[in-house]
Amino acid sequence: MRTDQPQTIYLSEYKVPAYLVEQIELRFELFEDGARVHSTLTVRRNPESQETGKPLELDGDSLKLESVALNGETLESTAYEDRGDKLVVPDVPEQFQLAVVTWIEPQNNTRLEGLYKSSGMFCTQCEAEGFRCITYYPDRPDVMARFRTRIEADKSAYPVLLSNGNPVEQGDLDNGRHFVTWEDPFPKPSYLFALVAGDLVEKRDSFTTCSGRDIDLRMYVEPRNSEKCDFAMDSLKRAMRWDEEVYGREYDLDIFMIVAVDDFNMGAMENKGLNIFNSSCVLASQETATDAIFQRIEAIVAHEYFHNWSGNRVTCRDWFQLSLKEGFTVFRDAQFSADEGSPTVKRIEDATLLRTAQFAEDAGPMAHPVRPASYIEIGNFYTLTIYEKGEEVVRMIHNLLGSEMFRKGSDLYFERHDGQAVTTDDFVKAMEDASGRDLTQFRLWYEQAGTPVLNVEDDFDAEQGVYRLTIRQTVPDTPGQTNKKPQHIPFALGLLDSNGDALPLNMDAAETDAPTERVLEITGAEHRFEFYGLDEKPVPSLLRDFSAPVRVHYPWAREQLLFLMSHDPDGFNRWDAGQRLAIDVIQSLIGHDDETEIEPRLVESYRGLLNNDSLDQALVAKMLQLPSENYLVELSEQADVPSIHHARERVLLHLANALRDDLLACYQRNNQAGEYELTSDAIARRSLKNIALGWLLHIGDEEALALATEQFQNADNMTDRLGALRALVNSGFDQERTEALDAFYEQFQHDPQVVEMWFSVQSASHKTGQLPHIRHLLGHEAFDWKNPNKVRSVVGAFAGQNLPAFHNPDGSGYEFLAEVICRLDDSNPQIAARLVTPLSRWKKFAPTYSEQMKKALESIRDKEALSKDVYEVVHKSLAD
Ligand code: B3K
Ligand code: ZN
Repeated sequence: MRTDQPQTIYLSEYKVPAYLVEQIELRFELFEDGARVHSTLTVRRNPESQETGKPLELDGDSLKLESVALNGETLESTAYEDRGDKLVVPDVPEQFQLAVVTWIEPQNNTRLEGLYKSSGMFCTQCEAEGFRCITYYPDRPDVMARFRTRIEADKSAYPVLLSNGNPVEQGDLDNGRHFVTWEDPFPKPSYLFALVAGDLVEKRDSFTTCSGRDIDLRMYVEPRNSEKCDFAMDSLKRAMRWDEEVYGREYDLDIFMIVAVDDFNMGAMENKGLNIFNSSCVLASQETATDAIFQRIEAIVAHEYFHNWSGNRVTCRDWFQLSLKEGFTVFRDAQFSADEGSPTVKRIEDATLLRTAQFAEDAGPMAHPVRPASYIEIGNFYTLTIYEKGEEVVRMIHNLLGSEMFRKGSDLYFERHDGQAVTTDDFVKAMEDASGRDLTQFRLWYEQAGTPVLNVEDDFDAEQGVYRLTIRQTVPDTPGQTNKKPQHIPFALGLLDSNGDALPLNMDAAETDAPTERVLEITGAEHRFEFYGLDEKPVPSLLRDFSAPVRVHYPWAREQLLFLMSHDPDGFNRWDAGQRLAIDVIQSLIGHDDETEIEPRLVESYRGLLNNDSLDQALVAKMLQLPSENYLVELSEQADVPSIHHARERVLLHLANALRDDLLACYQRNNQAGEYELTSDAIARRSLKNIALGWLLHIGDEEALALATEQFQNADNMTDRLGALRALVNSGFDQERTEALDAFYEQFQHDPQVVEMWFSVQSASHKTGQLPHIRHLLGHEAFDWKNPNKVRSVVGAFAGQNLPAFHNPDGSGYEFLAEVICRLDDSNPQIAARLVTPLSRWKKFAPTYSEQMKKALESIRDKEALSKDVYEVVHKSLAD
């Protein structure tokens, strides 16, 4: 058990830095048994700091200090204090140079923070607090310095030496070594520092900016990946153009580099001029990546690129402001993806993630505001709330102000704060100043945690022709926050008559030419809205396009949902009506025997969808997908996973049996030969085809088995090959499943990203992902505990997606996860802490489950030398 209590950091205790760093000169000597880091800082006292006379304190973590020199004079060890996590130098003048030499061991760095080795190359990850694992430094984002970095390494093993900015010098050294010096003209916080050294191939392209400057674009990958760069490069160029056109943002350096590494804790990192990517988020070819992966790569490449302005040029004052750069940048990448593909489908995907996972976070023990007030380990706050809810908050500002004013606001924000480290409040202020709107109440979105709930009631006065909507708002209590104030919620609405026509929303008896859609602004605890001049009670279409991240409760009748599914002009709400209907049907079966009738109208509505060729096929494909088990759990109290799974399976089997011929026809119709294309339509067709195949195999259809086998063997792209594999794995055809899994591994065993897909297809499937098989996968030759992608693809997929196996009533799934977390806690605490999430939701489940989940959490809590990452999540999960 951990005996000391890790310290909590509070936003309210923020102080400006006592010292500023103008310049940092780094020299890295890279060797096989370690690296020597020479750092020379040009420091001055911060005139804005009240803490006069405060000693200089630099952050450090796992460093071996070799020497300290002040203005060229080596200091005796009595002239400073090396506390391990701090280097304290008490007597320093107003301005000085401090030279520090440290020794580190990148080859033994399994945390993947700071400087480490991945597949033989050196690379870095410094956000949020990784730079302190490289050298002693004021490792906080409001200290911004100009970096000059010299890297020295063996020339044949590490021919490529990269850092931020521009290369200014290079040459050979003794003993087969060489060096390159990089200079970054833009002052930046340490979290944006990057270094890469390896034997990499270079892919080059170029981009001409709106002002006519030519930018060198370079991708660096291991030789075996050299054919997998084109899509990311193309995405980058499209993102660069888009940011010029939509936000007026031009790239600022002469070189932009992307490096792919296999061992990486998250997706990618926006280091200035040198973005580092998890291989799985940047490398792709038709044969090895699915459509979903292509789309993810496009979004992440754009996201990291967009950070150059929203994050790098204007950065965060402190880590409580993380959503300043993340929420805004996710909003920007979502706008980009919407413009590049199907906007409705993008919105559906984002809302699904939010409602399934962020709402769960907001209702769980780790709930925190978009701008948190405290944390123990900042690594635990790269959350769905910071990213996805943060995006929704920016989106609401966009929707309240309109595109034009929002652009004025973002222009003002970038201009006013260029080169500064600022707060979410500065962002909102720029939006207010540019638009003249008062966002005082809106700021509560940053301060209050929890998902607001809107209860909607309506009635129709036939005599007066008036339709009334009453909307009541509550914001639930969350850990440490009660009695919350009402928030400012944009609520988009339409009304339909019985023909499905949009009605004018006449809110003033005298109004003519009223619009058919309005964004109502809800600010109080209760509002009543009246709509005049109606002949019949309309069907309301509420919260169109998911205009705010809230839960809406309205007593939907099934016929209303069926009606909206086929008539709502708002694509998002058509999909949402289908989801609500499916949820209602599934929920009505939970805990009932198999004789309970399944809503007969469901089949006809799905048949209508399968045969609808006038609707956007991408939307149709989304509408055909039943709500996930995770979402059904999120919507329940005292969840009983086997019952939820069983009810959902019943509906799926019922639909698949009744629609067998339509599914087969849908498969045939969408199984078109021809060039592989990544258009929205082609993606939708592959998706429809593979959904149909999955459903048909689920009911054991022999004809579909033949089609799946054929598709699996002959597909010219990974979407279809994996679609067929997944359908086979989830089917009852045991022999074909085994043959396909073996053949797939045989064919792709040399490609780590494809092997990860192979792992996760098995781990997420309730057919193959039982615990003994999961343990078998952990012992597989391709599994590697040190590689986060492998851990995610086996353990993450099992605990996060394979609900029936993870929630085995005997508790074995929970014990297994606890065991894995304890093992990983010693090598990679960030990844270990992420894996606690499924257990942290224990209060959501029926007692049989929750009691055992709690025990598993307690067993983690009792581990020796628990990291503060895991400590924080486990302790908060167990708190009352
Ligand atoms: N800013 C990084 C995330 C860093 C996470 C550190 N634990 C990637 C991104 O959001 O673009
Ligand atoms: Zn980001």
